[in-house]
Amino acid sequence: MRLSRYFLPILKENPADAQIVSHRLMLRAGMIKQSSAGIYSWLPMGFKVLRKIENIVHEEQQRAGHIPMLMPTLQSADLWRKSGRYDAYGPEMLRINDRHDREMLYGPTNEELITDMVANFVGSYKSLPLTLYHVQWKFRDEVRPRFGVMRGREFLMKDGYNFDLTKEDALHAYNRHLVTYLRTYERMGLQAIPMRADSGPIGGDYTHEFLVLADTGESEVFYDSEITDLSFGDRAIDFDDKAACQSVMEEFTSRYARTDETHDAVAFNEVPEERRRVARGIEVGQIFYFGTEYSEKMGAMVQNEEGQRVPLHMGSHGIGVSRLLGAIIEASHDDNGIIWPEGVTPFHCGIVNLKQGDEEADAACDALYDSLTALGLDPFYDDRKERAGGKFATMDLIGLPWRITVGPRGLKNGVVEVTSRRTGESEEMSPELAIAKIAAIYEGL
Ligand code: P5A
Repeated sequence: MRLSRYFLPILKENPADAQIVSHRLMLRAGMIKQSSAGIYSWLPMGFKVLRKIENIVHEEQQRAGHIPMLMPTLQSADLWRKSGRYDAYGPEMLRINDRHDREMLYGPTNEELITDMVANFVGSYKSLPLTLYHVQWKFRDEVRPRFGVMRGREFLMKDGYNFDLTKEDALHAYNRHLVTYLRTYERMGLQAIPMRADSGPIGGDYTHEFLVLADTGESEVFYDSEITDLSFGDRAIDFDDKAACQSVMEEFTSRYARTDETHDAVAFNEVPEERRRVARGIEVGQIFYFGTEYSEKMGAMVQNEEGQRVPLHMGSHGIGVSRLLGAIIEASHDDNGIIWPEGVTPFHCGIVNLKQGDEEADAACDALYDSLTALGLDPFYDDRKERAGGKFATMDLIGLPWRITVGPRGLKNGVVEVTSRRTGESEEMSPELAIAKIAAIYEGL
């Protein structure tokens, strides 16, 4: 993409209403625009990152055998009356009447809708295990929408639902989700720690939240510092192997790690003092096992091997897809702007032309742009007639992890400059080597 042909409404001034750095940077870098409280338009640069995050979520869900689909945003109130949550959900639910005065609502989550669907179509244990998921907009009329996409009213969530014959199978689904989530967040350059949490309006008594440590996080968390040494890495795992998933679960949840809602001061005191940490975190996901609660109310029954009709064991699992943009920026920025991890960067690298209009510099930039594009990479070329300082500031603000700087002086020596946004280190090399370097960085990502 050439900047001169893009839509990147960068703000020069710090927006006064943005209290935390991720909100400020998303507005300044032209990624989002508020349309009303807690509701945002996703401008092209923001939308690109949102889609990248969503794609990683899809890839990791499907790696684990979970099946993608799409359910509507508007739901019928009747379904929620069946589960008993229509009244229980309270003012956070946006209720709408259609022209026939039928009661509808904008879904804050989808347990009812999907359980009703499965009740309709699944009648035998032979169709199990089954995990369906979608990535869809949700609406929660939060009392205090704030911090930009972090606590929105309309927000994008990946929500998945497992249907199993037995509690043991459903707990395997729970563990499998824990494993996929660890991989998912790491691919986005994040460490998200599973912590024992409270289940809130979703129900059940077995749940973990995934938290990214950040001073601006809304949750207070208590944990054993040994947890932050763990990483899932690129281990191969057989998702059907119950013992393998269970062992990852034990590895990542055996140490003390809880949100304030479930914090137990006595148990925390058993952690050696030098390892006890009290901090803040951003909740980027949550997994639940709630047994047969919804399936009994919604009539989701199957015949087991003995021919008896039994209710399905269920869980649900959510990732805050739009919130993740904020979480990633909170975890990865400096005074000059965003620093995108390679896994989610909107463009793979920036190209800065120090002397736009200079025949040689223009030709070298065009050639770089074309070669990178031909390799399947997605460069962002600042081709404006602007001074170098302004172009560098823009690149730093939007946070592409790599920048190739091209100028007449370097070209005389046959070199361009490759700069890492994270370390600020620059290296001179031939354009061919620069292309090979960028291609190697993104290989396999
Ligand atoms: C699990 C999937 C659920 O709703 N039902 C379906 C379960 N869980 S949850 O914890 O309530 O939400 C899942 C994740 O969504 C993100 N989230 C939000 N993101 C932005 N703005 C909000 N107002 C908001 N509310 C929830 C969180 O990341 C949460 O973990």
